[in-house]
Amino acid sequence: MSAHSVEHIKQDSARLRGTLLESLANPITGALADGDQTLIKYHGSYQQDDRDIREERRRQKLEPDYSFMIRTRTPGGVVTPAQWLKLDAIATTYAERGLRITTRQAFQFHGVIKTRLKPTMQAINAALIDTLAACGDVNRNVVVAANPLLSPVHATVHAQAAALSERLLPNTRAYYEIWLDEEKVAGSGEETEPVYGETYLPRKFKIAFAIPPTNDADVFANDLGLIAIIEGDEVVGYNVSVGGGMGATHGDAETYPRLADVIGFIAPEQLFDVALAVITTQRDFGNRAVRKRARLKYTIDDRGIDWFKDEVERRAGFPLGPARPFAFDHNGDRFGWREGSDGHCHLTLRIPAGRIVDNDDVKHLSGLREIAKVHEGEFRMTPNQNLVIAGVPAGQRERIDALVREYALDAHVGASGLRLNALACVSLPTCGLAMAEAERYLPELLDKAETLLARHGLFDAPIHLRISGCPNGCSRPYLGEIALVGKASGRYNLMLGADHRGQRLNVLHRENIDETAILAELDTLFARYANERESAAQHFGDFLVAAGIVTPPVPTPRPGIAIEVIP
Ligand code: SRM
Ligand code: SF4
Repeated sequence: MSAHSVEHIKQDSARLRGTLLESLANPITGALADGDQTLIKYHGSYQQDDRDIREERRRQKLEPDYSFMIRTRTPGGVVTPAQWLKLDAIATTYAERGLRITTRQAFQFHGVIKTRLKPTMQAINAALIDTLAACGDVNRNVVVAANPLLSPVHATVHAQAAALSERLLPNTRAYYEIWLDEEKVAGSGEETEPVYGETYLPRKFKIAFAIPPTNDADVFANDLGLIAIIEGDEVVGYNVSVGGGMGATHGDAETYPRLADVIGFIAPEQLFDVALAVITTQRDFGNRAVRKRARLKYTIDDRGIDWFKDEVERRAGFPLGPARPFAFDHNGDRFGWREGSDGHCHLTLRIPAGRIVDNDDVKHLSGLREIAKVHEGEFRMTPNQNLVIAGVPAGQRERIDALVREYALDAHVGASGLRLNALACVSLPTCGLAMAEAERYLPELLDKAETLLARHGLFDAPIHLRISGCPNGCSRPYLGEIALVGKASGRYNLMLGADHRGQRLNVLHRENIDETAILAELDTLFARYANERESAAQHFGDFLVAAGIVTPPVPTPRPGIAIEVIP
């Protein structure tokens, strides 16, 4: 089979330069040349258009209302208050719709027009944050368990994850030449890319670090997962998991969400060698003809996990140790104040769908700006689109609390369990792949679902709800106890029955249904859950499985990799 056209674009790009400079300078259109639309992703940006007015503009014979999304590379999602203020200023000056926290601990800016792309990139870099490799067929932003500083190991794991992120950056100077006016290197495009080669990876690649018992990172949804094994106050190493991914295509059985397999244990000093072995195996054996089948999960399923493990060990130059026991107890966030091992306090705030804006209803951007002006610690984004005001000295808590109340940032107080555990992807109007609303629909759906929950005495039940506007799964919907996956305007597949720890995928329950049918179905299921569950401690997803309402597929036994993941 011949290589996909994207492979040729990469190959001919002179290490991700393409004709980006010419495209940016072209005053005739708000868009980039076709190939450059692919290449700009590696620089952390996507060309988009406002889908709310796409049809109207077509009727008026105008080109679509093009603008760009920019995504940061912020390993583990940590920024200082000074950086926060700069990001806020960038959002206010150059973008629309404020700051958006993503499901991988990054920020996104939406609605940046072409002529403002370069100043925006420069301003982001001036804040000592970059966007390199935030998108594209490379290793993306590395996710790290967010609940920070609760024990000394968090700092160690975060440092190792940040170092790995740096070492896996592409070598090309294209980013610095195009956006930061760095002088062109002689023979531009000939820098070596020892990790990626000249056609980079067959597809995006994602790494997450989890710290049991918390699986807020949804580690098994990643191509490569590192599960910290802790003895005393020390990270003695990591269990390695491979082959996770969420993306699927409606009606195409060749594509599916898949949870990663745990294949062994490594010491911290083996981290880079193993990551490199996993990535280069995928680089050399991943499918470069069919992009829908190009993620690592398919390489593993096509060739077998035993083959994959052998190849990784051969490349790393040492065998992986037997996986160590570990146990996760939840995969969402825990809200409110918590005290860390160093005596500092951390406040986790619920940010609905990660969107931080000022509008007629809320002034969250202003509120966090005021907090950043007085905060002495850090801001940490969680992998669930929420925000931790981290490292607050005990004496400053009251001041932060007052600002949180003043700007109504205390959405977690008195919120239903469903609301606290709800994720929604961006979807319309910016996402070019969206089939149904997600972020914009979440508030309305939550209000209606909460009425049902209250009726059944389940207001506080911590049920995980995830909405994605299409089956690509950016809110990791296949790990939701309840998930809506967009099919068409106002219509969703209702998926049910994932667990509460990110270790069991849900299954399709009803296909292509509208809100009335969704709410009717949930009403019936909530009634049964309230009346028939073993105890209040039994989670909704587990109840659905125990009651036989959904039947998850039996995991395929994988000989030779007999790891007990579920405690
Ligand atoms: Fe995603 C594509 C948004 C996390 C799987 N994702 C997109 C694009 C860029 C649409 C596009 O290709 O044109 C979306 C931009 C929307 C917009 O307007 O901003 C988009 N993805 C997001 C974010 C912002 C969702 C959010 O609400 O927070 C997340 C950004 C993460 C980051 O900071 O890097 C985001 N995307 C994810 C996740 C979750 C995760 O990684 O934990 C997944 C599922 C895990 C996985 O990768 O398997 C995910 N996004 C996809 C896919 C399906 C990939 C596949 O293997 O099939 C696509 C489509 C594609 O790549 O072709 C996609
Ligand atoms: Fe867009 Fe689909 Fe991802 Fe939602 S899940 S952001 S609709 S690609």
